[in-house]
Amino acid sequence: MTTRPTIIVVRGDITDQHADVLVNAANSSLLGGGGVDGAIHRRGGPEILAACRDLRASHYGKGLRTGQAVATTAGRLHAEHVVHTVGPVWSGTEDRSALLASCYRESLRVSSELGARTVVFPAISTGIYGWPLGDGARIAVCTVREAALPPITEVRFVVFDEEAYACFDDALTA
Ligand code: AR6
Repeated sequence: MTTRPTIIVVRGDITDQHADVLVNAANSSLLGGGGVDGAIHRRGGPEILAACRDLRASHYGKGLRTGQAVATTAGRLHAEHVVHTVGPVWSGTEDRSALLASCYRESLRVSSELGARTVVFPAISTGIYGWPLGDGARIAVCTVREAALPPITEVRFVVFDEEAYACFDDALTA
């Protein structure tokens, strides 16, 4: 019998978290940016960027596609790996929710293949990429409930503010 993973939400900075995997809300260049991406590279140090550059050269010359995920070292962060995923930019005219769900699913698949037990996610696409928080939280929680694989035992959403916390809390209790 497989036990369902625990899914929780906490407030804080993702770079303070201890876990096997920290998921990065990256962009397709894999070469850093603002928000979570900037914080992860700043705190994690140059080893992460070097690993991203190697991945660009070896596998992702055209960049990592939206909805895909790939792992690197976690550098100086309190984790074994960073899994970088590229969320979709919010669109008011096109439904891109399958791509957002894919970010969570693919990150969990990669984490599971790495043998991770604990995985920490930010609220992908809900910052610079403009996705409405309530909808982003609902997609995140629904997808993780369906897609968390052994040996993952805990999935933790880390959010910055009270509004984001309330959205995830609502999604978790729905
Ligand atoms: N810890 C936890 N949550 C955070 C942190 C942090 N340190 N920093 C921001 N958030 P974003 P995106 C929240 O913009 O929307 C980058 O430039 C934030 O409030 O980091 O997927 C990349 O390179 C929001 O709710 O990611 C891409 O170009 C959520 O994390 C682009 O931004 C995600 O915000 C990706 O945009």
